[in-house]
Amino acid sequence: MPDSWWRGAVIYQVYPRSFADGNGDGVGDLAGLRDRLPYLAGLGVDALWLNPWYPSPMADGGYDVADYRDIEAVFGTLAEAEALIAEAHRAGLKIILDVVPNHASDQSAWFREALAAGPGSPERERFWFRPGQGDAPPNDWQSIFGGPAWTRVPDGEWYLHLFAPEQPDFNWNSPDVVQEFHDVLRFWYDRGVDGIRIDSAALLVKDPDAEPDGSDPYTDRDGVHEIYRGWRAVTDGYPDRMLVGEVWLPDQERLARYLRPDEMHTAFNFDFLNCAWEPHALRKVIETTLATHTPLGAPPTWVLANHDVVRPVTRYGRADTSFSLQDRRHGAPTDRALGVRRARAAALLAMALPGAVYVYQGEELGLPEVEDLPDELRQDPIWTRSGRTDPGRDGCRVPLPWSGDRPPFGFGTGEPWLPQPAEWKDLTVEAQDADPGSMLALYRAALAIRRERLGDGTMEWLPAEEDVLAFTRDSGLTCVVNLGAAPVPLPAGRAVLLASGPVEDGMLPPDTTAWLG
Ligand code: TEU
Repeated sequence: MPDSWWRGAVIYQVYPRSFADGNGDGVGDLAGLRDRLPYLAGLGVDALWLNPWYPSPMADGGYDVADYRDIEAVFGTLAEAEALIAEAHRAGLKIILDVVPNHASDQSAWFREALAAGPGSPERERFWFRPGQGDAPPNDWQSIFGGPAWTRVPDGEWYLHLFAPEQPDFNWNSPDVVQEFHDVLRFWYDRGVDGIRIDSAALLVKDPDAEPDGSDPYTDRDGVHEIYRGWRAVTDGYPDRMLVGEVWLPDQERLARYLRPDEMHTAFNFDFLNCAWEPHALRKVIETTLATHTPLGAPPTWVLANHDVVRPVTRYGRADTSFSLQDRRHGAPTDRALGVRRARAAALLAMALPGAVYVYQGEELGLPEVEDLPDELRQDPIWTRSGRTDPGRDGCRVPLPWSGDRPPFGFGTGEPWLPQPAEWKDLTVEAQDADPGSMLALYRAALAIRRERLGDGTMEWLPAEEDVLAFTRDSGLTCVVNLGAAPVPLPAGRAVLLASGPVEDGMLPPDTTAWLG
């Protein structure tokens, strides 16, 4: 039996608001995405993960879901979504949806009912409503976006929100909540969706009434696994569907518990994304990842970017390579040429490792973080909740440049919801199509080779110099990464299939990866 599609897939993340605008309102939509499916199929990816597309007041870019069974009107209709799924399948692309189980929108029917029904009602049991301590919140929990994690409602009770006040947390002790999400999964599986990305997956179980005992009161509580066993049972009722968890945990041993055979199929590897461009650290992350995944039979995943973190060419161009994902410093000195070189090398490394790879839209174009957005246009709640000290995540969510020499660069006909830098004229798909040395050309070439020779499987380290990572895959392809400051010789007698930079006289330059046949 052939391996399940997700084990070695390349999954392209579409942020629908910023991918392509089909109706000229400046916001990406399903019509724009449907038009561009040939681009994605031609790029050579296997699946699309779509960030939330549900009706939403957009207090957090759609992660405040008002209705889990419909499509945001700005994006289109349910009929268009069904057409998109069918067209994607015809183009050979699977579809992964983003499901947000930790919290709803404060505009969802359930939350409005809870507000109206008042204290002590069964409707309030689906969320976390509590009396305060006098005028103070029920406890001192802080929101991940900044400020208190509690907001008071007119009748005096407070409700819990680990993120923005517009995102009230569900109470997963409520059987209604458990049942609702099983039904939501079935709703989308019945419409042909191939997989589910589980948002903020480690946060669902919490007990705001418990006395603090030094443990984390809402991250990675034991009870969370029961939830995913239920989700897996629903998922296993359909052929070839998968669950991928957004499980932010500092410890791979804890992450592995989510990948047990009756829970999720895969999870994002944030250790790899967070790793500095340094050979020992990278090797350690790769080894730890393989060591935790292999015994479970779960394919590792390799992630360099997503809609929450600073874009790789900006990150890797910083003099201080020990960046952290939560570090969105803007204006930190960044060397663009160095960043591009390392991002190219990192991409070939990620694509050579055993398992699945995620590519965030614009990564294949080498887009930098847009650090100079006008403050008044910033939409990420982190910007305001942090008291305007953290610029937030808008800089990696700027609409894609497709063609032409000035904004909106073929994104649509209207003014994009976030402004695109004028310099992006050199980074459009059209410009890069014409340039064999472009980031896009590198991704296309790498994905074509990967289709034949890479994906899930095994690897073996090869002996190498101090600053070099070298390994051979089960297909025989060898990957060599030079993380040092001086050129290093490549193994003799091997053909260079692809390299992220110029290989001359058998020498691999600094910050460069080569694939050898
Ligand atoms: O993110 C979960 C999360 O905790 C972090 O990504 C967080 O948003 C960021 O690091 C803040 O510093 C998921 C989504 O990916 C994110 O876009 C949403 O905002 C968040 O959940 C809430 O739904």
